[in-house]
Amino acid sequence: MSIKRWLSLTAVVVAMLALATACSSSDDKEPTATATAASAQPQTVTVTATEFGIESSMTEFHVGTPYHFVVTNSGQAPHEVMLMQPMETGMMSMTEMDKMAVAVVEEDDLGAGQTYEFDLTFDHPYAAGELEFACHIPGHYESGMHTAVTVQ
Ligand SMILES: [Cu+2]
Repeated sequence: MSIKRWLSLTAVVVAMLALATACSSSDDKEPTATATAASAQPQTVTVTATEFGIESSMTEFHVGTPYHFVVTNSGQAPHEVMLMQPMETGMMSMTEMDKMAVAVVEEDDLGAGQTYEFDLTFDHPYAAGELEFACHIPGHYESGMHTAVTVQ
């Protein structure tokens, strides 16, 4: 093989490699750009805790949709907001409850007037009766601090 031919072959290989790199990097970028466009603007959900109730701007959620929860305690007493299966306070320990909860805003983060924000994307559905916002500070749940939600 002549040097000239070898050089031109090399040039072709280099060009192909460059092309392949360009292709794969644009392949890499496209899904990311799409994902970013879809997830860049999570839906904001406003949750308000008071004595004694939990109000949510949304109670019907969708699997795979990113949500940004803004939880505010508009009451005078500290509250917590847990997103978990319905159960009466005291049926299990707080540690066990925290473990099974989908999301927990601790009492320490939700004093009177405090706001706590978190992001959540549901990875599976919850039928009616399977999930709710709840405050399990003794006496609060029984006083009305629970709001049912569904995830489709
Ligand atoms: Cu409470």
